[in-house]
Amino acid sequence: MSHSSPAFTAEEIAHFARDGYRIVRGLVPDYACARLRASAERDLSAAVPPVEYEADTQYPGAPQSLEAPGGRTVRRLLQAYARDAGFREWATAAPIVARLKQLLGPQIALSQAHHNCVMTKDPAYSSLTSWHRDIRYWSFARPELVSVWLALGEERKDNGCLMLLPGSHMMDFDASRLDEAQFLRTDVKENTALLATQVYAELNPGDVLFFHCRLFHAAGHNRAAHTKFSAVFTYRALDNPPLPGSRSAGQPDISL
Ligand SMILES: O=C(O)CCC(=O)C(=O)O
Repeated sequence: MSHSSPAFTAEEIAHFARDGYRIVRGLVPDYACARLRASAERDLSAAVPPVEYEADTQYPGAPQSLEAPGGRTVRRLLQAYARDAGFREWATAAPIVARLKQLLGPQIALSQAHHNCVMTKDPAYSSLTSWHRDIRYWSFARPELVSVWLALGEERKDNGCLMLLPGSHMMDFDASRLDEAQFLRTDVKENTALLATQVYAELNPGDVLFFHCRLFHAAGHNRAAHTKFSAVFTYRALDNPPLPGSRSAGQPDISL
């Protein structure tokens, strides 16, 4: 970890509360990023399971089936926490946990059921991720989780960086503004003003994005020359458990 501040300032906490996200620049030093990236590159080249393929996502632009050209392009290296000691150390490192406790409360847990992956975005066969809130298919006592997104390389518009709608974590939406899969509709005028507020979360290696599970976000295709790698983990307060029997309760959480 770098020598940057070990915790959020009061101003940063206020920004997170208002916008639903906060980026900490240069939180992870180059050598640590390079190690994590090398591990992800090794696992990607051998498609070490468990993985999610582009064809599994069924997102716009994804190959129709595993047998279609590009169908077996890996989109996520799953179970990152169990996959590699380096990712375990990163996901539980003091500068991350301290900041999450500022946002979520003094006792927290890492959910192994959600994110917990390295997102890999291939230039040849990358799909598009439409506007959504991560909480839509998650089941917890309260919709109050925070995800932490570490850039293991550059993330720019042209390689499909995240796009965010600041403040949307606090908004309530009439059902007509969402489609049947709860993606934010881009074809209704009620969403036009909100969509115009989008910001690009452009990141350098080692930058870390903290974002609320109700924040609407999206991402484009990777139109650059190289695969994009991002490590992503999700956390909750200990007193915000997954609902029994739900997918969110499907794997043991890690108390921190
Ligand atoms: O395509 C991407 O990089 C975005 C992925 C995403 O938003 C998600 O998994 O929730």
